[in-house]
Amino acid sequence: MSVSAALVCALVGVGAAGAVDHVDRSPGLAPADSALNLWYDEPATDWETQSLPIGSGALGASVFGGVQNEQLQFNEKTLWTGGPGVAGYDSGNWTSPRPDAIKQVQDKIAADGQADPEWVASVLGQPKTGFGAYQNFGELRISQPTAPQDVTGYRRGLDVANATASVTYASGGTTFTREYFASAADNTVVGRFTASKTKQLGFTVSVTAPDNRARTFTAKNGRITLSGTLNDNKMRFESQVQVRTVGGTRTDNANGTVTVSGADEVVLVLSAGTDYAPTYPSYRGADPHAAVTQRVDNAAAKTYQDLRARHVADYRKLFDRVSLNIGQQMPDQPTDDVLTAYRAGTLTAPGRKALEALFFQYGRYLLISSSRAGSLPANLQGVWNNSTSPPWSADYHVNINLQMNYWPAEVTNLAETTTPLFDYVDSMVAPGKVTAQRIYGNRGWVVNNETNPFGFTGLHDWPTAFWMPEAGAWLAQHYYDHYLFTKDEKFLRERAFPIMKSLVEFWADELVTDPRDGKLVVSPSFSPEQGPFSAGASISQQIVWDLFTNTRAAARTLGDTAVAGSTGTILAKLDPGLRVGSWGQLQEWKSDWDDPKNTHRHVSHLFALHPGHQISARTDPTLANAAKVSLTARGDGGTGWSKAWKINFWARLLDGDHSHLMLEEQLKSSTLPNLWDTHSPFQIDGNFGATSGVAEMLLQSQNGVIDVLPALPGGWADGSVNGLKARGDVTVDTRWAGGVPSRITLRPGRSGELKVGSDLFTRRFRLVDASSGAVVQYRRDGRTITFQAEGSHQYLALATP
Ligand code: FUC
Repeated sequence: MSVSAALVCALVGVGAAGAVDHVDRSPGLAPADSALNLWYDEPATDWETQSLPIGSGALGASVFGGVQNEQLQFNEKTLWTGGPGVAGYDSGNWTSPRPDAIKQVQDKIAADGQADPEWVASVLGQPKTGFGAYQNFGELRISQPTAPQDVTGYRRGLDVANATASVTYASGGTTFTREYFASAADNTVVGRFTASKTKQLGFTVSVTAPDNRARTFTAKNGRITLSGTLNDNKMRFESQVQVRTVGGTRTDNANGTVTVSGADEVVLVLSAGTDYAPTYPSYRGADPHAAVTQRVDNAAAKTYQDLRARHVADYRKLFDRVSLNIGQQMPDQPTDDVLTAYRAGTLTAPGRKALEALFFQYGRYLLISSSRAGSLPANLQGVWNNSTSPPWSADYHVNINLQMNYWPAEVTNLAETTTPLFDYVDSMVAPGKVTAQRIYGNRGWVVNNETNPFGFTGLHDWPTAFWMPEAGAWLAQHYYDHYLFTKDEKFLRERAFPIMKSLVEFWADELVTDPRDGKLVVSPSFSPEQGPFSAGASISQQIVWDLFTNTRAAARTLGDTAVAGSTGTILAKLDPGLRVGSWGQLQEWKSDWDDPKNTHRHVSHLFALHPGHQISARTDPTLANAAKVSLTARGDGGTGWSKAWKINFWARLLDGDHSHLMLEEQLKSSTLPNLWDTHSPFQIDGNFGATSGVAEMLLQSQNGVIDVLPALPGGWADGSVNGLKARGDVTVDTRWAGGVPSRITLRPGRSGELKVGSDLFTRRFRLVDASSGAVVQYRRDGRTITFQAEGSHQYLALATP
């Protein structure tokens, strides 16, 4: 049995006799008992709730699986309306100077203690011009209108372990199989059609595209080319699909379609691109024709097996790093039925756990599929969008949503997926400096509530969601965390520290002294997306505290005493944004305005608990308890992403059962049949937030200690998780029984002191260096042990009788 087969067996709970080979099985035939498959017994008719997503980061496609009419709606991440190609595009910067506007709002807040958002938006906002929206690229259609409608054995699946989608059915004694994948290795979407008998494949392949663009379709030598320009901003786009056949005939049609008849096998290779470039201020680069042609030529010259093997190897290099076994056993039922049964409470416990474990891994699948180097980061819908005017433009909201997309990246061992995030944020610095200067009169850079790929760093005028100058500082947390998780000092020096210093400059200029107590506060300050404007709302203070604290730590690491000193000076005067209010809650604002009946989806004042690290339930019981009071009052409802955030909050409060309850709530009321998160509508942040939340139940490391199983739910009493990452560049495997860890393996990437917390250490245990077999000396303080670790060694803590 291969290692991967062993892993699958562990996941599905079958022994060696029942082993399934997960790599070499015939394409498209998903094993019915696999825990890492979504499958359905009918085609999708609705994109949002039923289609199955595949993606390579830059490219995405959603598979419908119709028998007579197959449809792959596809996307390329950079196809956006808006930006400099649109007359009057202003990046959200004021079109004429407003020298006293911010001062006017500050003065009102100082005089009245607060200001009405409508009024603030009228003073500081301006209508959005040319913001644009992420675009549907088109549909790849395969029509065989004469194919029989009544087929048997229909199955449409998505194999999350291999990142392949498939459709199988039988008709007239022939079994038809289709398999699709989006390959980051070859930057293409690939499909293969086969049949159990020869000469059975006949259909017409076409590409369609929305009509908000000039478009031409041509077919030559089996290559369908769609090219044109968007009406809105004249962005150039092109897609090419090569239709390759074995046996039968292939005909190019004058209308740009290709007809295949009597073929034994058909392979489709698609790629797409635009002339977008991530460079301020033009955001335009080369015409996409040459690059798209080359990608399709290169891929079409490879065999299907080669393309598939390259894709699966590339994907599994990332995906296989983490496995979760909580005693799951997926029922042999379509995934939508499993979800319905989960909601109804009619699943067995192993069946419930199977959906939970699948949902965890599905988030990792979606992140790998929508965030690879060389393109834009995952947007509000990852990379999948079938509309020309998607909800919220399918943009980059940065008052939580983009950040949430990347919460699972480091801890679930997918650090590579952060590359597009950092490239994107870096690209905001140039336009963000202009906004900082023109609107705020500050040094450094800024971005507000939401942004697009064209450097929209300024403002619009929606009162409850336009002002969020803290967004950049929040994003900077991801840079510093990337350093902490990887210990990549080059990244710290060359990428993280420069951007953090620039944000520190912005905030050093922006903070004002609060006459109430002489502390430095943010004003105007707004807790997303409710309440009045005020001075020193908790989230503003906590994010700025996080930025200055992390920058000071980075400066110390890099030996920059000047920055370590200046950040320290400001921190000493900064209001930390942590107050316990009249009903024991953590205050959302500096004044005690919290309403215990408020169930708003944003729980912004708990930033300090998660994703921040200012409140630790292990060391600050008073503040943790106040956070708990606030969270309890907010309730267990909310939109998809809000529930996902609450999984993380409860995990940080070390309450595994409540954390798990929120996971249940998300699956019950905020998850679509294709397991996409719904706000509603579909919004992918909740998928990523939930995956992060599950990881937070199993491993935390935000306070200098690797905390193993900090919030294990009672229902997951026995299990194991392998491959999660802790800060300090440590990979952690854990096995537990009866709710208590029985074995912890630590694989540090470098030498140094390790602090590890676990209930295992309050019992009899042994710590050995698995590389040498030597017993390891440690110091113990309660449930925490400290020892010197050698990089590349493995350390094993084992329960002993
Ligand atoms: C924030 C949220 C909304 C939505 C939007 C995309 O503004 O408050 O609920 O998720 O982002």
